[in-house]
Amino acid sequence: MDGASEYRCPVYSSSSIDAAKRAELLVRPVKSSADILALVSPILDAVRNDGDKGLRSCVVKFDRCVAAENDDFPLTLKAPFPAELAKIDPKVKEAIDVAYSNIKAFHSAQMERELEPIRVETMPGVVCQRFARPIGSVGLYVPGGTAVLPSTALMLGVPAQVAGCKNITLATPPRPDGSISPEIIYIAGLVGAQTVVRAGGAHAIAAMAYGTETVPKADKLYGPGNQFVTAAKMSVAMDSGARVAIDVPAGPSEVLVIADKTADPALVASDLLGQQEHGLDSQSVLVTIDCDDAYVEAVNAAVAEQAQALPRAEILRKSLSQSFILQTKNVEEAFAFSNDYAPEHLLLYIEKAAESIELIENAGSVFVGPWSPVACGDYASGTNHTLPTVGYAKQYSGVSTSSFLKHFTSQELSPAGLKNLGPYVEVLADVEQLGAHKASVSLRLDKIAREGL
Ligand code: HSO
Ligand code: ZN
Repeated sequence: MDGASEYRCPVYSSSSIDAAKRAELLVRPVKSSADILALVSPILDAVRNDGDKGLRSCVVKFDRCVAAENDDFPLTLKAPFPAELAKIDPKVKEAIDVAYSNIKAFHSAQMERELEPIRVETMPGVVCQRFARPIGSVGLYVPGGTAVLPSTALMLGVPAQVAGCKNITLATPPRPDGSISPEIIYIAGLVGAQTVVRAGGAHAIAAMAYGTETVPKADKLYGPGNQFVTAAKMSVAMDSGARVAIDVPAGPSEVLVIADKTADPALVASDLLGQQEHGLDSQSVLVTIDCDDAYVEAVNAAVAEQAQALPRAEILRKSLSQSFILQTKNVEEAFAFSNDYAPEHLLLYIEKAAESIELIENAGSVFVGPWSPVACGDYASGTNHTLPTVGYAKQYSGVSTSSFLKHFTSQELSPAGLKNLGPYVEVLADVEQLGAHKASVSLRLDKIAREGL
């Protein structure tokens, strides 16, 4: 049977859809998460209340790790990780090393900016400063499931290392025999992680949020995951007892490609499929600029041809129907749609790609020109692949070195500075009727006057 027609993206034209349809296209095909929170909460309780014992039973039950049934099976591996657990093919090692070095270079440059001092004398004698410090203890979640993602270990581990986080814990689901992919162990060593937790899902998040006998408590949690992991992260972030922060809210991976007639339909199709193969809930969108129906048909034909030959053809067959192609008339219309969609990944396959960056308001990461496939950013160019999805690019940035830092400010006033500023503070303290605030200034001003400072 010719299955080509099963591998098609629906096509719309900006001139024939109304505002309601446009609004519908902007919404991601994601299911509601309310029920998931209810499922996750007993898992969080088990780990919070019973520590390693609760974690172990979840690893057996939810990660289906038979090895963990044995109480002697260690739930964590501590650095230095045994070399035999990190044995990888030399070709893979070389590729990981190149990716590590590029990601480190880009994230180190961010660190240099972060360490640039900010010192402003806001009034004569009033000096304000801002300082960056690493978050002490961080918990990195590296998903398993339908694919092992060592690249995510790099994307979270490198900025943590570059920022100088002292305690790096990495959690990832074990296989039934308890083993972890050697690539992940190798990367854990590269980035200087102290602990690898052999657990996935909500229970891994709980272990890092609350800490157990063997899992260090994290101050902030990072990383993508399935709906259970995301719900667990949201739940612990709201629990004042956990006192833990989280990175970007995670959702299914997505791409929006803006293409004009200069874009090769086969290359465009390859990027749509590259995103779509992440899972059944992924979404790929193509926005064309002034392209006729024949062009769109050529893309759809290339999608069908390539999809059938790919290892994840089944996922693609089921998920392509929730992707779509939108034909627009001009650059303005195309970027307006993209900015409203706020894609995780934005590809510019257009004649003036680099010049068009200034038209972008909302996007997680941008891939400029025909030679910059998303896969390069996913793995090795240097940018981070942990990015805001489902429209959160409107208010969130992707993970970066600054995600692993926090800042504090300082001020230092001289007697002259307090004489300049103090009277205004006294007035404002009066407005708020906070007498002790006012007195802390007035007493000092009196002393300065008395002592002739
Ligand atoms: N596209 C994913 C990252 C990834 N791709 C990992 C392959 N491995 C979210 O940005
Ligand atoms: Zn990807």
